[in-house]
Amino acid sequence: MEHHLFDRDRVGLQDAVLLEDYTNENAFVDNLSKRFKENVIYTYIGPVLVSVNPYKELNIYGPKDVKEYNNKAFFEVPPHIFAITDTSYRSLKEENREQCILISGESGSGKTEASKKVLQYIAEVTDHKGQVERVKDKLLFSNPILEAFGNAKTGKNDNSSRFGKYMDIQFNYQGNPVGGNILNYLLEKSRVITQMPGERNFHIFYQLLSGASHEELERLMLKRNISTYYYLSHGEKVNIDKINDSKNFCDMKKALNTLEFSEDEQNEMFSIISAILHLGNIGFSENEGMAQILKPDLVETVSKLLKCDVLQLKKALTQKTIETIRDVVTSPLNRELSIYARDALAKAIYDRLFTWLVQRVNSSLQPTRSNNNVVMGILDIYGFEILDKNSFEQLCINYCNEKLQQLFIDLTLKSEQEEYMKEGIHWQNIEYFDNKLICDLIEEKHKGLISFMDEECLRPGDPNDMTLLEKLNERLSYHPHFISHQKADTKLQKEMKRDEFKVIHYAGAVTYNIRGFMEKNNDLLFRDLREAMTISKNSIIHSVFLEAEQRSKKRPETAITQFKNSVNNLMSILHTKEPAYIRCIKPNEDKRAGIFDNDLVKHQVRYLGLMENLRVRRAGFAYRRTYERFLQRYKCLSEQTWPNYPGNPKDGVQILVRTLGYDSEEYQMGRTKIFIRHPKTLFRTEDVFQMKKHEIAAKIQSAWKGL
Ligand code: AD9
Ligand code: MG
Repeated sequence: MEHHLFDRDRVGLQDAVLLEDYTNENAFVDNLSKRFKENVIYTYIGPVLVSVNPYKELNIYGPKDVKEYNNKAFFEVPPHIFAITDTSYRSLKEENREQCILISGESGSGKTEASKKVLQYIAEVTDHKGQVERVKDKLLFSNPILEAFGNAKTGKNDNSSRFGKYMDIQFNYQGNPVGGNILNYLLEKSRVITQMPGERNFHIFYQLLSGASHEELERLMLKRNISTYYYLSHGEKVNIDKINDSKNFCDMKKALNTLEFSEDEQNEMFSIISAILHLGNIGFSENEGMAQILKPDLVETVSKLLKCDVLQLKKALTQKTIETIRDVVTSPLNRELSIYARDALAKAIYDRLFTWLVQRVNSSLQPTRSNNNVVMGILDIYGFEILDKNSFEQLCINYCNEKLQQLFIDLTLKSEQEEYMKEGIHWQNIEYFDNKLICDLIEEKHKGLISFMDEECLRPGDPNDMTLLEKLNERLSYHPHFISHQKADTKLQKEMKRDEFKVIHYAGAVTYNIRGFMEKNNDLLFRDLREAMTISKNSIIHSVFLEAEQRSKKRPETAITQFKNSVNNLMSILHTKEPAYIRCIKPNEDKRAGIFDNDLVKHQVRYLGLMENLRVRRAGFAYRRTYERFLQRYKCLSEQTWPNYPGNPKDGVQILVRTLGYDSEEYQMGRTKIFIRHPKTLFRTEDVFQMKKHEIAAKIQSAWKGL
C-alpha cells in the first residue's frame, strides 16, 4: 500500500509547512516537541530537514532503515536524514546534477553525526566491490583522523569540531564513489595554548599520551602523565575523563594506515605534537627587561623533535629582528613578549600541521580518473553564534552564516521559480527579507567592516583596537544594521559598553567586543621564529612554513581577509550545486536524553532562521503533489473517479477539485502537479477522506455480514 503524508508517524505534523499559522513560533516549536517526546527527531519544512539531537542511540539507522529509504519518493516515507540523502543521491545519479548537503546548527546539535549518517547511507547503497570499497573506507576513515586533530571536549560537546569542514564525494558515471576532497575552515588554534575550565585541548594530545607505546613515548621524550604539560593542565590537577583516548588513538592510527600515511609521516606528525607539549613547558624569567629561558634543555628537546637549530630557536624565543629601510635591528624581548612568541609559535605550528593533514588526506582521496565525475558536497560548519562575550571568531562565524542564508534564499527562490516555470504556474513574487544588506555591511570593498579592519591593521602609527572601533563607529553609523555605542539612545544600545559594537544579523542582534580584534586579524608570528621553522629538517614543518612564507611575500593577507576569500570560494562552489538542508537543534544544554527545553529550542529556531525558511516556503504554495499521487489517495471522494478513473490523472484531479469545491484562488494546476496554497484546504480534503474511508469500511463490513 502507498504511504502518505498523513499515514505514517502520526505524531504532530511531518511537515511544518502544513502548520495553520506559519508565523507562529510557538506552534512550530510545539510540533517539534510533540514529535521529540515520541522519539521522532526529524521534521520537514518543505524540503528542509529539521533534526533534534536525541542524545541517545535510536534504532533508526540500521540496514533495514537504509532499505526502507532506498529509492523512495521523498514525501512518502517519514522524514529522515536517509530520505534527504537518497533524494540528493538520486538526483546526482539519474540527472547528473551536482549536489550539496548543508548542515548547520549550534554546537552539540548533531551536525557532525548527521554528516556521518549521510556518508554511511551513501556507503551502504553503492557498490561493495574492490576499488569502490577502498575509496569508501578512506572517506569513512578520514573522520577519526580529522577528529583527533580538529575536535576537542568543550562545555557543550565532548567531541566538538573546532573547525569548519566541507567535504566533496566524487562519483563516477555509475554513481559509485571514486574519490573525495576536503576543505577546512578556521581552526580554533587558541585552544592549543589555553582552554576554559572543564574543557580540553585537541583530542590528539591525550590520545598520544595514553595510547602510544612505551617505546614511542621514549622516542618523543614524553611522560604519560597529563599534568606534566602546561598546555594540557595549566599547572592544575587534571580530571580523568570518560573519553577513551587510548582506544581512539588506536582507531586513529588504523585510519592513518588506511589512508596510506607512511611510517615517516606518522613519526613526524607525532614529533610535532610532542614538540608543542614541550614548548608549552618552556618558562621565562626577566632580567633588566630581557627575557631569559628558564629550562634551556627543553628548548633542546623541542629543537630535536622539530629538527631545527637550537641556538636559532633560543634566540627567536627571546629576540626580535626588525628590518627597516636602512638596516636590520635586533632587540631583546621582555618576558611577556617571549611568552607571546612561544604561544604564537605553538599555535602556528598546530594550525599549519592541521592544514597539512587535510591536504595529505586529500592526496590520498584523489580519484585516479578525475574527468566526468559528479560531486556531492557535505558542509558541516558552525552555526550562528551568540555567546556572552562575542569576539573576532564569532564575527567570522556569523558572517559565514549570513552568506549561507544568502545562498539559501538564492537557491530556494531559484528552485521555486524553476518549478513554477517547469509546471507552467503563474509566477508569484515571493516576499522575504534579503540579508544582502548585512553581507555588504561586512564584506563590501572599501565600505565594509572587513575593509576597515584591514585598513587599520596596515595603517602606520599606532593602530589598536580602540582606534579601529572609532573608525567603525565613524564610518558605519549610517548603516541600519550597525549600532555603535554613540548612536542615539534607543533600547538596543542601552546595555552597550564603550568597547563594543553591535551588528543586527538576520538571526538577531549580536554585540561584539573589539578587544583582540587587531591582534587576531594580524595573526603575527615573529619573523625570527618563522625563519627558524623554515629551515627545519622535519619535512612537514619545513614545507608548511616555507609555503606560508612564499605566500606572504606576495601579499600579506589578514586573517579576516583569508577567511572572507575562503567563504566566497565556498559560496561559488555551492552556487553551482543543488542544495539539501539539514538544520540541527539541540534540545537541552545538559546533553541529556528526553529533555526538551522550549526556550532553548526557540532560540535556535530563531538563529537558524527557520521561521524565515518557513515563510519563504509558504509564500508560494504549501503543498504540491503529482496528479497520480493525489488522485490515488482521494479518488473515492468523487463518484466519477471511484473506484478508478480511466482518463488521464490531471483530468481526474480536476474533477475531484471541482467536486470538493476548491476556491479558484486556492490551487493551480501545473503540468504534472497540483499546487495548493493553504494547508487548511488540504486538511479539509483529508478530513472528508477519513470520513469516507470509514464509511466505505463500514459498508464493506456490513456487506460481509450480509453474506
Ligand atoms: V560542534 O558544533 O562540532 O560542537 P555538532 O557537530 O553539531 O557539535 P555532534 O554531531 O558532535 O554535534 O553531536 C554531539 C553529540 O550528540 C554526539 O556526540 C552524540 O552523542 C549526540 N548525537 C548527535 N546526533 C545524534 C543522533 N542522531 N543520534 C544519537 C546523537 N546521538
Ligand atoms: Mg561537529
